[in-house]
Amino acid sequence: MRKDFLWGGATAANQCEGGWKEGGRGMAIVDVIPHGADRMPVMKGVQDYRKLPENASYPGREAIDMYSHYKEDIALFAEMGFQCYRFSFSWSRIFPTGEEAEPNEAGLQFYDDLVNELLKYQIEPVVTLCHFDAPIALVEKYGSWKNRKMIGFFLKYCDAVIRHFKGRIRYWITFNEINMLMHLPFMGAGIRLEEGGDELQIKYQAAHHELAASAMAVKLAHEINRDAQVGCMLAAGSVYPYSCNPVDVWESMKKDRENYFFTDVQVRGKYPAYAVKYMEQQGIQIAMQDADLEIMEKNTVDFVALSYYNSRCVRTDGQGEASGGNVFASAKNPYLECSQWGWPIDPLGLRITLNALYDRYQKPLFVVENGLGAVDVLEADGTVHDDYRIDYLRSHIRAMMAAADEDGVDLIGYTPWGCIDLISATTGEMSKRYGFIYVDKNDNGEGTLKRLRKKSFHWYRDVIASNGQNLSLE
Ligand code: BGP
Repeated sequence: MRKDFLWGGATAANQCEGGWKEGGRGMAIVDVIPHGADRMPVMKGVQDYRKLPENASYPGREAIDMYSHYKEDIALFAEMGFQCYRFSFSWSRIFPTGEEAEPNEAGLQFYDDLVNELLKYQIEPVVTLCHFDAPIALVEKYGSWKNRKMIGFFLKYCDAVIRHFKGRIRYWITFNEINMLMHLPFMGAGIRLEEGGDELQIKYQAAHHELAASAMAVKLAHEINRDAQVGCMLAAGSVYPYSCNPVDVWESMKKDRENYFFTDVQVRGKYPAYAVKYMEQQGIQIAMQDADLEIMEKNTVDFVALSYYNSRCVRTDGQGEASGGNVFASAKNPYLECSQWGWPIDPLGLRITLNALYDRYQKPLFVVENGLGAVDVLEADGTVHDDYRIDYLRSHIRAMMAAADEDGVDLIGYTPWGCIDLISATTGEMSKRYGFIYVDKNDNGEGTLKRLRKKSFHWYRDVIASNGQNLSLE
């Protein structure tokens, strides 16, 4: 691996920060996404969050309270030798309703302290500007990303933070898993489909607003700071054809394009021909301003960030089972084992995905999420023997290194997801744990929030220290 490869970990404000009412923070999307059976319908935007039962619980409001524990958490990251840390700013901590003229000082102060703490340990901050997040006031007043006004609110927020952190933050990511807008539109972009309207039209219009906002944010960041490196971020995972039947192959290509659609615009700077045709066929008409396309073309990203949990698979014969637990519909791949949540485990798929993305874009790639959500058992002596997690990460790191060292893919870094246990995005559970650091809290929200080092904590420290050479614990 290259010598300046960045090893670290990743989290996001919506799933770890908590402190939902601290320091003048405004309500955000995550604060109204409940735990339990209503969670999925709310995230999909088909159930109105304002009509949930009174006893609904909202795990993101406290999460793991990193708001109060960040010093302790960063000290543990430093102990593992993190060279970078990917996290997100909570937009409504900076602009509580999104409409204020000036940023909320207490919100900026919180991130000042957090970023300074990282820099104290020479940990490079990698900041996602929008990770499943937006002030709820903008959702209610304007319909969130359905509305073009959102671009202006987002840019005002970007301007405030990019300017404020100039010289301290170099790596920015505009939207986390931008393609999630198509699958979980409320969680991804604050879009409520229950309000009615043509679903495809709404989604593609909102996608245009986000894509335009992303390009404008790239422009802004480069104007403020010539050294800024700005990336897009895709929920990646190549789609395999179930068989060599050309209809399966064709279907897999179409499925891949549903995701590439976003990065094709962000990296190549224009709507791809297949998307233009698709929109024509579906009668989708995107309202845009004259300058949008030019701004998109001139302000492409510096790098492509991606999450990778698994590959996907499609078959067209209507047979077989579906693979469980994922928001991306997929046929069950008989060659792969699955996690406890039914997500396929496919390390070679990471190598395949990285090569596919690098072939397509020829831009540096950054693996900003990867990991295994699993149930952990806390032993009486405070340890967790998470060998399954080590196995998962080891095999994926090997595959990633092969992509870099043997295939020549240009890789910036690796930040496994949920480096400290946090709330699961899709299920709202605490028990779906990804971390090297155990957090004492259960699915009912009970626990001391105490942080404990798992076996993988010590393993990952050695991985980082050896730049990926030492992948066994002994
Ligand atoms: C990605 C998100 C993360 C994270 C991860 C794991 O989609 O960017 O926010 O949560 O998936 O998913 P889950 O938490 O559902 O296990």
